[in-house]
Amino acid sequence: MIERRQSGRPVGYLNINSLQSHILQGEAAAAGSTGDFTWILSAISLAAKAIAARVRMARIEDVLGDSAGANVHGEKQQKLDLIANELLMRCLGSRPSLALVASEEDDQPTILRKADEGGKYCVIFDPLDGSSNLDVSVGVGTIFSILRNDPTIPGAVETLCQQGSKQVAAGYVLYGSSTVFVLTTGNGVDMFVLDPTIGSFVLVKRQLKIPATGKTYSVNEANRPTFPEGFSRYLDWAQQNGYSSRYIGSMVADLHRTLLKGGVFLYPPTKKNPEGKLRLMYEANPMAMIVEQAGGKAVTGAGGSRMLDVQPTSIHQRTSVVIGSRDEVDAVVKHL
Ligand code: FBP
Repeated sequence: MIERRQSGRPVGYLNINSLQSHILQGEAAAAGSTGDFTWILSAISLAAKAIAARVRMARIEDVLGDSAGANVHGEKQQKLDLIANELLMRCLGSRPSLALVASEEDDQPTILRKADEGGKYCVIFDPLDGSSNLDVSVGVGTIFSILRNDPTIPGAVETLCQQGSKQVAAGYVLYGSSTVFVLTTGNGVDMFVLDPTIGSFVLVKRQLKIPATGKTYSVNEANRPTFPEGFSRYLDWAQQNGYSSRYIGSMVADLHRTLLKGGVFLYPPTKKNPEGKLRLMYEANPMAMIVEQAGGKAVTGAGGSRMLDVQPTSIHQRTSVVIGSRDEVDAVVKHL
């Protein structure tokens, strides 16, 4: 029986800790911190709330479906891809410590300011991941990665092309049955849920750990005929060993489930995408940092090398992905 106070709240109720106050606590604990980083995270959480509202109202406001444009990959841009992109750019644009921002929806990075004008950080993001699921109200998300700006590197693209292990922070927002914000700043993973009654992301889980095992694989099996043989061997083994399959088709949603329940998410090389479909800088790397910080593993599907050690050569490059529970990633790699 839960003991309750007058207020009806359980005794010993978790103190309400918002994303903002949680970040400020982290900043206070970090020697020499200036608050610049906090400003950037607050911009992302502001944009996430605005995007959540637009996603929920999309059919009523009739902003579903394709826009006239296509992104650098030649993929049709959804109207909401562009709305989410603009909301993030507008929220981040006013942050004084940001040098560069880059997005899946823009061919080139946007230069906001030079290092000697205070530009210490760079943000790269996928404004609305899984947007092919928008029309059917299935979970979609925003994925972001924060890097340092190196004033000694002249070019914007060269500045951004840092290994994933250099990320200062990474996170995603899932616009699903609830709006969930998952964040790592390199000291573990914390999870927040948007409480619409107060308009704040509230801390619901500190130091989230991914289970070491989970008999669930997540892959688009329709592509199986064109997977490299090793992936087919793995799927045979998994199906002979009682594994279940779950695939939503939104990386954020599939990885959120994998993070909480365990298992493995895969996007192998295919005939259509021989180097893999997902983008290294704003899909694979941020997710890899989160999963590693939660005790899991993330490797490329080409040889099983550590995702965060891959040296990027372009901001829109693709990669194959095997990411999830430590033992499940090892089980895949063993078959490759
Ligand atoms: P975008 O929607 O940002 O382009 O993301 C790509 C994505 O939708 C991932 O979210 C998802 O994991 C994958 O593509 C699904 O691909 P497929 O339809 O080939 O299985």
